[in-house]
Amino acid sequence: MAAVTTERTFVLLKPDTVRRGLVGEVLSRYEAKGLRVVALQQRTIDAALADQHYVEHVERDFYPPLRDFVTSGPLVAVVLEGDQAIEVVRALNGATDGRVAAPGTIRGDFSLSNRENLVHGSDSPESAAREIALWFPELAR
Ligand code: RTP
Ligand code: MG
Repeated sequence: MAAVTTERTFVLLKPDTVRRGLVGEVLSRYEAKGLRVVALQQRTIDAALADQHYVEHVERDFYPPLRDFVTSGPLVAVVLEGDQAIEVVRALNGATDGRVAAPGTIRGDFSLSNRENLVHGSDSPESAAREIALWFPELAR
């Protein structure tokens, strides 16, 4: 059995999750899997924070509508902790495009969109550390 690697990851429940009343449903999937909520905050972000969060995407064609979407209403920022949390969360989230994401995943079960796909999860230990420091500076270590 692979060694236990407890790590933290950063998750966004994007504004579509809040608007659709799916915060509890989505959070319960992470908790049911065994991940622990370390920090959680509902907030509405401005374009400057969106640009910092999505720094690797700001020059992409799809970014302006993505920025409008993520600033369109309250979202929930979460830090989760557990064994291989980064990879586990991305598996639970499913493929980026909800239209092709596998049934059983969050996006596969609840999204029919390539943009309004409910969740974000850090994609590496480096991005998890950067995103946690950006959104929850009090947790940076
Ligand atoms: P995330 O960062 O949100 O966890 O999603 P991801 O890694 O699966 O996808 P990524 O490539 O990082 O894209 C970030 C978010 O941008 C929106 N997107 N729109 N072609 C498009 O219209 C397009 N491609 C991506 C999605 O909201 C995606 O989650
Ligand atoms: Mg990504």
